[in-house]
Amino acid sequence: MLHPEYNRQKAIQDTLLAKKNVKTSFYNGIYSRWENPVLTRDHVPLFWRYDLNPATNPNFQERLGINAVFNAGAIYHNGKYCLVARVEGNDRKSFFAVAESESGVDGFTFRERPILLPDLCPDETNVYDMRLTQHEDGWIYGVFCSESSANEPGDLSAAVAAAGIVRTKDLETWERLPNLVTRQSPQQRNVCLLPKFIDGKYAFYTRPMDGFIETGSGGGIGFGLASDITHAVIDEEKMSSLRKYHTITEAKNGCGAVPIETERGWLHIAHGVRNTAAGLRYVLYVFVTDLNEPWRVIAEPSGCFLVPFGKERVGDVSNVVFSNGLITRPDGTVYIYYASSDTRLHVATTDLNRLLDYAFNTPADPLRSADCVRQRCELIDKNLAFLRENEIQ
Ligand code: M1P
Repeated sequence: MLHPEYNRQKAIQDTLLAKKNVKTSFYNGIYSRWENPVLTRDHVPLFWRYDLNPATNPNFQERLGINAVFNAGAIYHNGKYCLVARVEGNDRKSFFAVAESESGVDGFTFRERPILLPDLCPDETNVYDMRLTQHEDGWIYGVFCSESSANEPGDLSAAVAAAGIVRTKDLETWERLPNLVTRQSPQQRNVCLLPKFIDGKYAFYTRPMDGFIETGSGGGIGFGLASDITHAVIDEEKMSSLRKYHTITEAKNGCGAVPIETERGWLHIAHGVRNTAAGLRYVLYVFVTDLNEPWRVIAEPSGCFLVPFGKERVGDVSNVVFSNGLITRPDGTVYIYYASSDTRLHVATTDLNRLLDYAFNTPADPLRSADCVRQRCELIDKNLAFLRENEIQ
């Protein structure tokens, strides 16, 4: 016998999982936003949270509650849109779990069990934000943040972030490899692996950091090569997209999803962070790097690409959008999975033509108000002339 509340909760969840998603009325010509989050804590199976036996749980209480489901890696695998989501328990520890959908915009359902990563690092306290790479060597790699206590006397929150690496062929069985070593940088987060060898080596985007939160002297997104993925070591990091004063990347930036290989370069949807009186604000921005010299930025449109809107602005860590997963389909459609406020996961859709148009035809940031207003006046003058020439009121 099940507790009567189980049936009620199960019916509510079934309705949520069956809910069709629709595009919102938001328009910018660049991407569409969708109405419903694709994953929330309410999507997590009841049997991951409740003890279903009324004898041991007579009040049908959540025994192991889930706080949030967000920042997901993404891959199209065996005919399904697969997300490896960051699932955070009420205990503040995160773990990874695969959720799949036929459409990519709704119906995401968790597999029966979360991922049990091989437990190779005894000091590791937390894991999160996996980027999934279908590599040309035949493996699917997951690169994620592996966080351990820094064990600093008097500072309980001092932590060390490193890039953990796992690989799989089926998203079921995962082999853990040693964490990435970056000789020049004491800490790393937001590391992702390119799908192709560069100069015959595994190519990583990195985010050098002096500390756990502050990037310190880390000037932005880095890039480095490792010859052996089973003991990945990067001796030298070249800098790629840089943090800049009085821009959306002033405080820090970091890679988002694995960049998309296009005919014009590697297209990145990354995040930029600035500080405000209300705390850090995370937004997404776009840049493109050269195909053969993937550290070299060849386009970087001015400002933000996607920002937290409406309800997205509020959550556990408010004023944040963050993306570490996207899926590009053979017809060019791109599904961008982004989380809001470290609480739930959304989707925005677009296509490669629109992304490349945005990346190469949006002017770069001139970095000073005086130049920005001149840039805008040029657009206004061009438009007024166009309207006059065509006798449009
Ligand atoms: O809280 C916002 C994000 O903060 C971190 O990103 P970054 O390293 O760029 O500051 C990550 O912990 C990420 O998971 C989180 O969403």
